Amino acid sequence: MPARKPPPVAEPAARRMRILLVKPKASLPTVLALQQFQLLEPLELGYLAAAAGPGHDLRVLDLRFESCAPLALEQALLEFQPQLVGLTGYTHEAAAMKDLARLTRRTLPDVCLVVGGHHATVAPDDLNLPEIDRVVRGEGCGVFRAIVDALARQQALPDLPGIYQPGPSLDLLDPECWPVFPGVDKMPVPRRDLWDHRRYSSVWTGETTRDTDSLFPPVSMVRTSFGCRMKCSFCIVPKLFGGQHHPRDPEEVAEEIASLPTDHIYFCDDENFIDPEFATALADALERRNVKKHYFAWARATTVNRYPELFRRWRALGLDATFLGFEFATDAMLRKVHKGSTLAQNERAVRVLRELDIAVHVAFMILPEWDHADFEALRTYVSGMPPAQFSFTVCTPSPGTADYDAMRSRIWVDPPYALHDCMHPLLPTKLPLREFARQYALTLTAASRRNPMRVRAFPRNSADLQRVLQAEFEYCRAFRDLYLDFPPHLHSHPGT
Ligand code: B12
Ligand code: SF4
Repeated sequence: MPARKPPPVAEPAARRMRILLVKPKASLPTVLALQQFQLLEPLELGYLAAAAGPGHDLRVLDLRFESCAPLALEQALLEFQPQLVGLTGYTHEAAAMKDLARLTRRTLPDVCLVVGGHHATVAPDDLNLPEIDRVVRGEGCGVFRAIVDALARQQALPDLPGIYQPGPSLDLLDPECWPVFPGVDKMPVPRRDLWDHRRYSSVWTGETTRDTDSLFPPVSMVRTSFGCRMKCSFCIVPKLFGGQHHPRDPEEVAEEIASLPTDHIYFCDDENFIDPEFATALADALERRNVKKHYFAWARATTVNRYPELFRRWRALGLDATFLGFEFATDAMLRKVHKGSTLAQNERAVRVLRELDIAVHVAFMILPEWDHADFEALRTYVSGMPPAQFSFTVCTPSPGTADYDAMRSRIWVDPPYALHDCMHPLLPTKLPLREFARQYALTLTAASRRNPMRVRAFPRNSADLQRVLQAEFEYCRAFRDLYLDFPPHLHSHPGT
């Protein structure tokens, strides 16, 4: 008689999971002030929610709206009783992430707590806490799905690349071992039904704007591609995406944009037009669907100069404004950071965009070693520029890059992460710190006079105007006072 086959081992039935996804609240006044202008959707959590798959109860808790974030989290935990909590965070939110992790464990001792996002990716060892079950590095959709599936079937958590269990081995990770981006075809369409889109907005100005246009319209974030082909030594993006640009299927992106309830789209790609074929295919796909929306995108000056016709086409589609990384106002400095563009090229890109009626947001970098003359030179340069919006960051290499490793031993705050918002100098300033902050704020004020709304005195409704003036006031104050975010012994740092 043939041997009887053993009965198949039944897969445990999957249970419906309650999953809470949490975005922390920043504590730095500079970041909070920035959020007065621009508070965008927690898109990473929308991706993870979509990846979790159907049949689960999911909630997104965006603590940026809460006056007392720990209390709001505690209440959500007690009320929803999640079996899985996913916590994200940027590096400047590292301390908040740890506090929220401890609070979660105290409140629900048996919950599975997984952390991911930018800080977990670049500094996983900083999240090596017993309260955390798993640290996820890099793109998280695939591994998050695997974690949800395992918990739903009451199985052990999966052991996959990119998932780390806190413990001694997490401190010994090879710093050069980076998670591999799985490819755009593995990314779901984010779930935006888990938040109220009307809560998210960004200040929106164009070259041609009507007084009836809202200055703070509801805005959705859309990612059309992942990564960038450039290899700037201070930037983490090349490590995250293997130095490649991964565009999505243009038809899918157009479908996603068409389905959004908002008319204003903030593209959160690293560079939107670096692949002109893709940008053209996306324009075709939007045109075929007759999608009429307003767009904000990031581009390199060299891309604008190389493909002006592409920008003309996108202007016709609704591209209102473009973010241009000028970085510095001298060729010598641009050469030093290997920017790959000259001042003349940057200026030409501004002309090209403005001739097309595309407003320009110009970004500059400030260095800790700057003295009065450097700040003054930047202010003089900015004052002579055509009307534009401006932002200024302190050049801050990301943890995980060679530039960060090179400066690590000179970082003057410990731990360094709390001030890692690219607005606080992590290296000793040449000017006394308080004076550095004052010069920084004066530069913001000088630049705000070049804002197209001021230069051309666009009429605006009074509520919007009041909101933007208040935001501007708080923004400048946060920079003037940024020395107070440093440990007290550095407040009166005399400069180097
Ligand atoms: C769009 C963008 C913005 C937007 C909006 C961001 C927002 N939602 O508020 C704006 C312009 C406002 C902005 C502002 C800032 N930004 Co920004 N921004 C980006 C950018 C270009 C894309 C981020 C994004 O939305 N990606 C789309 C989502 C879907 O992807 P994701 O966040 O990577 O999430 C995936 C994985 O990380 C993972 N994951 C994330 N969370 C979790 C959680 C769990 C549990 C798991 C399992 C997985 C997981 O899975 C997700 C899905 O794939 C990135 C660069 C980049 N390529 O990532 C910089 C970046 C995130 N920004 C950065 C910084 C520093 C800032 C600022 C501090 C800079 C400044 N001085 O202005 C501010 C602070 C903003 C804030 N409120 O904290 C840094 C962060 C560095 C770090 N180590 O923390 C980055 C990486 C840029 C860089 N080159 O260094 N930013
Ligand atoms: S700084 Fe911008 S251009 Fe340079 S690698 Fe990063 S995303 Fe690309």
